[in-house]
Amino acid sequence: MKVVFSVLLLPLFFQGLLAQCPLSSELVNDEGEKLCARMYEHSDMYFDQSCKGKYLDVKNGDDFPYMPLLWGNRISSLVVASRCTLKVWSQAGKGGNNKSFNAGVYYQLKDYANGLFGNWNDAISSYFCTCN
Ligand SMILES: [Ca+2]
Repeated sequence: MKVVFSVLLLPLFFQGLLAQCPLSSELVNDEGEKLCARMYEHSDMYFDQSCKGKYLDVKNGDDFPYMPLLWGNRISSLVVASRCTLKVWSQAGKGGNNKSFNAGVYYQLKDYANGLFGNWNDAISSYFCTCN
């Protein structure tokens, strides 16, 4: 009986430990409002554990030439909602390199090229998000 009990509890236990990226089609904030994107502080080499740490919710039309306090050069994974596009820049004031992320899950921003030698991990310094 004790063994059965432990097995049943296991999925609940891991749910709290392992992050899991939401689907583009199911991206809503804690109040259930549709989001344009959600950006996360951390990522993980194991994709089913990515989208970790604190997150920054982005609504349709959000336009931030300067990142909200403490969010500059910090984002490591993100999800863009269906029919939305998140454009990001590597320098504040929409300077430097830019990249447009279409709807989808981006588990590790270090996998996406930023200029010739860089990547987008901890490199986002401004953003603009729109949905159709
Ligand atoms: Ca980070």
